[in-house]
Amino acid sequence: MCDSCGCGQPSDAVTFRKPGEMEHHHHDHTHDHDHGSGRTIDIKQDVLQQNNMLAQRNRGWFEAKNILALNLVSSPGSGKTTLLVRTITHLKTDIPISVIEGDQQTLTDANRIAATGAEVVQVNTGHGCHLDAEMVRKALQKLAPAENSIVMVENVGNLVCPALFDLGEASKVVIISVTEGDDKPLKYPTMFAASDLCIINKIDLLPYVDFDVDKCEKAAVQVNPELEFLRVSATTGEGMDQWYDWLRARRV
Ligand SMILES: Nc1nc2c(ncn2[C@@H]2O[C@H](COP(=O)(O)OP(=O)(O)O)[C@@H](O)[C@H]2O)c(=O)[nH]1
Ligand SMILES: [Mg+2]
Repeated sequence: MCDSCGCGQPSDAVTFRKPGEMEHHHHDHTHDHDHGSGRTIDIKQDVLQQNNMLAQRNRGWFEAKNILALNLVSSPGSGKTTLLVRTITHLKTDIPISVIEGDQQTLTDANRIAATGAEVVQVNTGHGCHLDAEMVRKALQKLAPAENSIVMVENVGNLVCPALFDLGEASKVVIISVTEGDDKPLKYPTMFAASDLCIINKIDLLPYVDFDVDKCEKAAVQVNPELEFLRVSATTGEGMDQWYDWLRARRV
């Protein structure tokens, strides 16, 4: 966990909004506000341990409602929102999908999702660079997803911290785009180790960039031999049918 970027920020800096709602802050002080210098490692372990307990509670909640929850993680701009918009539009009549959008600021992505007709709650984390299980729990109260549906959580764009925070999801899905470089699995192994599926996006741009898909997949398998791969273009739709099949197969 990174201390320098505001991971341990107080929870009253986090906001939850549906498109069209005014920004408001809640004042639920459940976090440890001790920023003393001598106990950094203990505090990190406490934060992660507390998060894991809340994540298990979320997991039980999802299971009770037979909801498939997926945590989409990537660096900024890899195409998470584009992938979600296309997926929701395609599966609209087939599977109900609602979304929790994580970003530091703005309702931009929530508005893109809302335009599809799907229910969405935007979590603005302020300085925070990841979502945690408590934020997801509160967002779920507002979202009220239907039983037997899919909840997609678009995490804050960051290949580091979101890897450490279990949200109660069934799986993390890591998205990497071909403009980012095929060495990312080796540079950010924790994220690839924590994920069940790796979506390689923007394959329509392969003719224009120096990105070796096989090399990228081999590097990712080194850190996670169980990792599955899909090669897609969220803008042209190439490869997206395999993603829809993967989603259908993961629903019980
Ligand atoms: N060429 C191409 N561009 C894409 C693709 N997917 C997303 N983009 C573009 O990449 C940019 C970032 O996409 P966005 O969905 O906002 O990424 P996010 O930050 O991960 O949510 C946008 O300009 C998208 O149009 C793709 O498959 N191919
Ligand atoms: Mg986005």
